Amino acid sequence: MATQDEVGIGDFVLLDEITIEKFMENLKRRFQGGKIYTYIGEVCVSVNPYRTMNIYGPQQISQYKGREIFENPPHIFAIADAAHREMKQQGRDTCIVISGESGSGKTEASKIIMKYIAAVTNVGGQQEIERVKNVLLQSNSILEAFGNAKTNRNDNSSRFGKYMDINFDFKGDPIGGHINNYLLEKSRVILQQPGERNFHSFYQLLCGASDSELRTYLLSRDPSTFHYTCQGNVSKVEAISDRSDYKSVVAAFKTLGFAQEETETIWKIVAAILHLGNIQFSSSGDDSKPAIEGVHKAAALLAVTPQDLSKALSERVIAARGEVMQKTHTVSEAEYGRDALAKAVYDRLFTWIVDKVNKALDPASKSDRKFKTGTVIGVLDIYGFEIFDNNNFEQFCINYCNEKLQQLFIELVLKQEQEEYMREGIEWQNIEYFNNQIICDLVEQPHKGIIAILDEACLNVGKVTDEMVLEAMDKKLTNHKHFTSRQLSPMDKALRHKEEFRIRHYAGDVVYTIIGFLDKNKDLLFQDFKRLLFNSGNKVISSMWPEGAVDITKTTKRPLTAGTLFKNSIIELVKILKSKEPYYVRCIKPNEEKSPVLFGDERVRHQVCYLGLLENVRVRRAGFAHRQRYDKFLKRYKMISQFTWPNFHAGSDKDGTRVLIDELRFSSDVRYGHTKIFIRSPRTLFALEKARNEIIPGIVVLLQKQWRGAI
Ligand code: AOV
Ligand code: MG
Repeated sequence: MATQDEVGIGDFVLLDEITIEKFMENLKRRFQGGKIYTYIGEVCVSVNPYRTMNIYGPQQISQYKGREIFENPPHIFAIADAAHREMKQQGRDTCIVISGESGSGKTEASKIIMKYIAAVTNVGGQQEIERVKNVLLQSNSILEAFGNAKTNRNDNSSRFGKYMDINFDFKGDPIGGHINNYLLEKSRVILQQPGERNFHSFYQLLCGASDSELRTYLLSRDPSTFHYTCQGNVSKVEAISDRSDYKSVVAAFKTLGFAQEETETIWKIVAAILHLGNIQFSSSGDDSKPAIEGVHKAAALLAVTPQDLSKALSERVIAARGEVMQKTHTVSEAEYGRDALAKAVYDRLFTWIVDKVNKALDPASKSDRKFKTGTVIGVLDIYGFEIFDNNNFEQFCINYCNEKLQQLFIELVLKQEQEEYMREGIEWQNIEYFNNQIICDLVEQPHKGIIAILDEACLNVGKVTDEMVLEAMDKKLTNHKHFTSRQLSPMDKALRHKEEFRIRHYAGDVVYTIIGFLDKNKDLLFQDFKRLLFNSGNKVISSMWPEGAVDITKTTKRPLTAGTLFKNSIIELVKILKSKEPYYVRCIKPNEEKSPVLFGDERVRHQVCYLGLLENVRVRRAGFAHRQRYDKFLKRYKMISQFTWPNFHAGSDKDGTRVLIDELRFSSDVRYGHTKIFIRSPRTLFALEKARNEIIPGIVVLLQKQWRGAI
């Protein structure tokens, strides 16, 4: 049982005292004893071990398969199994929400969950299901290659959010899936902080491609020769083999059914971006002229003429009052355009890859099956809360997204748990917790929220600067408890420049610089580039840019801003998660050094506090350690009592439960809700389990005898 796990206590609910000290003591003892998982009821707390653990093999898989959470020591497999069982038995969609800050182990957790689900399904060995499982597992290496990068927080940091639905048939076998991706941090394509890298894909191509492939892509092997891969000054990461990852990605493309031409185009685009980054502009008078070499190479790879690319880089076509005119760029406008092009091309490539993966996973494409009735398990793995030396628009979006997930946790775990007691008619004393809705509002509220203020500035036709946006924020948010800026608090030492503002997030204070916010929110790409790529001689590239076909005089509609699109997508995501039965994995990062032995008390304590884990234990425990629907309860324990075994005939499941509990003299420790029994002390639960375990062998022998007698 969970609680008899040999190191410390397997479920925080069973601590004899609920204080932060006791919580930390137990977490630390377990981490040091090699136990990285601990429960709070059905929530799984996971501490990143930073070493390979020998706990995910076939033996553990069979140990957890089909078992209730409390039957085994804590493990993420138990959560995956519970989500799968609930879906299969109750026909309900479930989801597993994995949260925690950058580097805490979310992506690894999501992969472990997917591997577990793949391992326990398709016992019949059906070919199509094997294919789906393979695609599900292999899609990870592709998405990580193009969407992950080394940051100063994590060598394999997710730079996009990922929500994956896995569709199951009525037998509980996976038959398909769908990935929703959220805002890729595309600014990384053109700019990396010291110590960080661009997306893995660039280095994989440079290290992994053969010499002849490199010739095709007109590349030299050395990342330090490309502006877009040399800024962070770390082209190599110790824990990563770009070479073998390249091979896995190429193999995964094959498994997923990408055509040879498509795979080649993908790498050509990656190479073209590298060449774009090396294009310098020189000024002749007021105009800009791109250097020839990079233009030729990039143009060849994108299948456009060097003349057209050069033109699109150095001037733009504008439409004014129905008339079409040319306007030549200054050097800085040209550089801006080049970078915007590189970012957009990569972003579009990423979305296109996700779409292709989705096609390979689409259950509806198999017309011989009726999948409409199937159920899903959603797995959410998003970029974690992060604080860097420089925090920009991207961190603002990422951290807002984490606020929303925390809010969801509060609503579903802290609030609903308390509401359940009320609904079931159970007496209850309220537990206080910090509700971060106020921070979500700060970002997303109409008119007054930061995104609305940004949008308003973007709508302005006159010249608006980032500084003016910050002034507008200062005015509207003067008294907000979670917002401040240099203007509002001149004495605040954390704010070094007048361009900085600070948000007091649930997970800590983050100082953002407003510079670049406006631009990234507008997210403009000159129409010239869209037309250029639409007219590419490469069909795959052309298909990525359908809007390039639109006549310039007709493109007046203003698209939604990046901030608003992101906000809408996250609100939609929360809606999806709320419609499913949630399971939680709360990841904790034990230290900043990526060490398997260090347990940074302060760092961990901070995470435990902001994740609201202590409140979670209190809510769970101040009331009841365990609750169960009457029918399920009776099914599991009826054999303990002569009144309920083999069946209870004298009333409802609730009556049966009552008879059983009375006979065992546990009445003072339980409360009867309208649909569920609530058990206060875990000891009662253990006693029930123990009694059940003692009786079952006898029953099995009895049944075997009866069975033999019958034949
Ligand atoms: P994240 O997803 O939470 O960060 P990862 O899942 O990428 O974090 O974990 C970071 C690193 O920690 C991995 O690359 C592994 O080296 C190690 N690690 C995590 N979990 C395990 C585990 N269960 N067993 C062994 N090693 C592990 V971010 O995407 O940056 O928010 O955005
Ligand atoms: Mg991740």
